Amino acid sequence: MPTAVDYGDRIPNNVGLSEDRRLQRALESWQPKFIDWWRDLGPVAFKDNEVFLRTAVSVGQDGWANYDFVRLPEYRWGIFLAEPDADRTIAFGEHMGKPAWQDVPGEYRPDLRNLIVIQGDTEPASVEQQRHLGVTSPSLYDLRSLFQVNVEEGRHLWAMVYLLHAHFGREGRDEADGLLERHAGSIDRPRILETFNTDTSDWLSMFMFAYFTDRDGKFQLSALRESAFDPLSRTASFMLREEAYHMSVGSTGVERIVQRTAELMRTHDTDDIRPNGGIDLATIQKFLNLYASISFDLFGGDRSTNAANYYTAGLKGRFREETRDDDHQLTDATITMDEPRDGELAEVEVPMLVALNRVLQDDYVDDCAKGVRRWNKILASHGVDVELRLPHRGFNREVGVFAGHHISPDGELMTEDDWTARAKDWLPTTDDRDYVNSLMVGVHELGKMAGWIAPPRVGVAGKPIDFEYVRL
Ligand code: BYC
Ligand code: FE
Ligand code: FE
Repeated sequence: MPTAVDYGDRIPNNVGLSEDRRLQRALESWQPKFIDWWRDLGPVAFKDNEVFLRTAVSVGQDGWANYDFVRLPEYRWGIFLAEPDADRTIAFGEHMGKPAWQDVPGEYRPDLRNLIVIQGDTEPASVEQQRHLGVTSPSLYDLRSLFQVNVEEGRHLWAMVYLLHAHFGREGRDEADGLLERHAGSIDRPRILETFNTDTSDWLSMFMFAYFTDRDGKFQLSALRESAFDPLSRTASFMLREEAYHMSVGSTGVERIVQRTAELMRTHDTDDIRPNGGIDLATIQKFLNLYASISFDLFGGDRSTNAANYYTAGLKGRFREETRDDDHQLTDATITMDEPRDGELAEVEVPMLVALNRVLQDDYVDDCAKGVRRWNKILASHGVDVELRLPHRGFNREVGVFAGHHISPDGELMTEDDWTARAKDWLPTTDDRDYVNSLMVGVHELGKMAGWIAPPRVGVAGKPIDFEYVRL
C-alpha cells in the first residue's frame, strides 16, 4: 500500500481507491453531500477567503504535510491510513496474539459500527459548534487556527465514513448519511454525545473545548488505535497526528489568555480586571470547570459492561496497551475508584474489566493536569498567588456513577440545595457569558490582536506572528 497520497483522484487517498470502483463510486456520491453540509453548516465567515492551511501529503513520519493558501470549500479532504504493519498481532483480549483483522468479523459488526459511528458523529459536530467563531476571532492567526482545526475535523469525518462505506455495506452507507443529518444542538436530531450539542460560541469556550474535549479525542483514538480491526487502528493512528495540533490550539490559547490576565492583574494591582478589558481568573476557572466536567462525561459509565466487552473482543484497548505489563486479559485485575456511597465518596474495589472507561479517564486526567500546571507557572511568574485547578471528577456530571449527585469542584458531596446555591461560583453565569461575549469583537487587521489575549510566542510553519494567515 502506498505511503504517498494520491491527489490525482477526486478523493485524495492512500487506500488504492481507484482499484475498487464500487467503493470509489459510493464515496464519490457521498462527497457532494459533504460539500453541501460544509457550505450549510461549516464556517459562516470568510467562507471563500484563502487560508494558509496544512494538508496531508504523505503518511510517513517526515514531511507529512505541506502548507499553502487554500479556499476552505476547495480543501482536499481525503482518506489517509497510517502505514500498515503486515505482522501486526492483536495486543489484548481473547484474540491476543492472533493476526490483526483486515475485515470485520460478523459477530463484532454491530459493536464496531457503533464505535465508528459515535467517533464519526463528534467530528462534524465540532465544526457545527464552532461555525460562528470566525466572526469574532481575536486575530488572523487565531482565525487560521480555527479553520485548520475545522478542516481536519472534516477530514476525521471522512476517515470514519471511509470505514463505514468500505466495511459495513448498506448499513454503513446509511450511517454515513446519518452523520450529516444529525446536527449539534438540534432538537429533532441532535448529535449522539451531549457534549457535542453544547454552545461553543465564544473563544474562551473554544480554547477550553480544544484543550479538554479534543483531548478526549486523543484518548478515545488512542484506545481505538489498539483495535484488532486494523483499518480502524491505522486511521486512528493518522488522526492522532492531526489531533496534537488541535490540543495545542487549546493549551496555547488558554495560556495566552492567562498571560494577558496576569499582566493586567499586575499592572492594575487588582483581581478585578474586567474594567481593563481582561478575563478575570474566576471566570477562566468557571469555564475550565465546565469544559473539564462535560469532557469527563465523554468517557461513558465508570462501570461499563460495554467497555468490558469491547476489550475482551479486542475492539478497543487501553491507552498505550503494549506498555502495560499485565496479562492484557484483565480477568483477575481490579482497580480502586471513588464513587458516592451512603452520602459520601468511598473508595471501592472494582474489576478492571468493567472499569476500563475509568482507567482511560484516569490517564486523561493526568494529561489534563499538565496544561493546568503550565498555566499556573505563568501566574506564579507574574507574582499571582491564585492557582487554576481541575475540578473533582464528580463535579457537574451527567454520565456515570457521579450523575445525580451534587459534588463541589473540591470533591465535597453536598445536598442539591447547597450545590445549587453555590453553582454561580463554579460555573459560568449568564452575567459571565455576557461579559465574555462583550469581548468577542473580531480583530481581523493584519498584525493586530484582541486585548483580552496575549499574542502567541511563534507563528505557523516558520511564518511571523503578523503574517497574513487569511487573505482578506
Ligand atoms: N452521552 O457503557 P456505557 C473526538 C451511552 S471525542 C450520551 O456507560 P460506553 C472529538 C452509550 O452509548 C472522541 N450517551 O458507555 C473531540 C451506551 O448506549 P447503548 C469521540 C452516552 O458505551 C473534539 C449507554 O450510554 N470518540 O473525537 O462504554 C472535536 C451506556 O454506555 C454517553 C469516542 O467516544 C454520553 N456521554 O462508552 C472533535 C469513541 N456515554 O450502547 C472530535 C467511541 C455513554 O446502551 N465511543 N453513553 O445504547 C466509545 O468508545 C463509547 O461509545 C463511549 C461510551 C466511550 C462514548
Ligand atoms: Fe477529530
Ligand atoms: Fe480534534
